[in-house]
Amino acid sequence: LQRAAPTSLLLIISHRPKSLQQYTLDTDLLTPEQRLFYEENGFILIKNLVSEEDIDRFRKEFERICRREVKVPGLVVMRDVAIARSEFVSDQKAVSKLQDFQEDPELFRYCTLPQILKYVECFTGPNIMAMHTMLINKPPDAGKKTSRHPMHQDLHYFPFRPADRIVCSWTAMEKVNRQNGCLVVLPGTHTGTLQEHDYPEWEGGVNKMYHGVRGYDPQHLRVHLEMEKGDTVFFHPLLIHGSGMNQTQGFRKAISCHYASADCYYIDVKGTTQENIEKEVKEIAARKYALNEEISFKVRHLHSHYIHQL
Ligand SMILES: O=C(O)CCC(=O)C(=O)O
Repeated sequence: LQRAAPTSLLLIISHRPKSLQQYTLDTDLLTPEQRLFYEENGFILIKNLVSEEDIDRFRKEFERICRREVKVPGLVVMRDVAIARSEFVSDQKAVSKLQDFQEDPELFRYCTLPQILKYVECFTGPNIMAMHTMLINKPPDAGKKTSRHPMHQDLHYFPFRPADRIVCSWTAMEKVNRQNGCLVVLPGTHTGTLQEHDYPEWEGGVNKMYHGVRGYDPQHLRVHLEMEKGDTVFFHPLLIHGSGMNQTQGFRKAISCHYASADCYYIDVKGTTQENIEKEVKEIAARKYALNEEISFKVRHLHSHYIHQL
């Protein structure tokens, strides 16, 4: 008879077969292998999910917005701290990100694409809300490394739960690789808890709202998600991820949406690690809408669209 040493016992416990059902739901779409992959890693990449034609339409709409040919209610236009020139309007700082484009019918079409929602349903269930939208336009780095996106967990930005019923879809609008700053993920970190986030101490400056996770393990396996135009990655809001510097002359584009189950509920973030982002979001919203104290963190998400019910 052999007695297991305490260390091997621990090993056995941590490697026990995991349930397939914490992070994914049974919808007949994901194969058992794909479900297991998401359960263990917190992300899944689906090749060629969005057509060239759709992506070209999103790109055109983005260009129209940058040239100010359309005005979109509620849209937040973010500019890079270090890039002095825009792709479209030469006397303007470059647009690095559009946020909350839900009132733009063309861009919002991305959030309603049936082939995306079919996958989203595997994580949220059939009643789906689009909670947060972004078109990320990572500019060529100006030599200050400000085009990097620090490693973070998206849940830091969200005052709703449960985390396991939230998912991000992120679609490459062109080839993305290590040169132009593809996504970098730390597989398996979605099984942890929400960590403290703050601005990283970068010499060249940091873009507004680009908080980074404090104290993650720098030795953790890093996976660079190199993707082709139209490829889409779905990932859990606790997955630690970021993106590298854009070392090319082009602007690297991606479009994304965070979805949540309609059963998700808002939480009060007072006394949690999310207090710092709540404060910042409230300040920005108060300035944008000339409001003051009565504003709440939840307001930012009230434009959610209830988009899909099977
Ligand atoms: O597209 C990127 O570079 C990363 C974006 C991202 O992680 C975010 O905006 O939360």
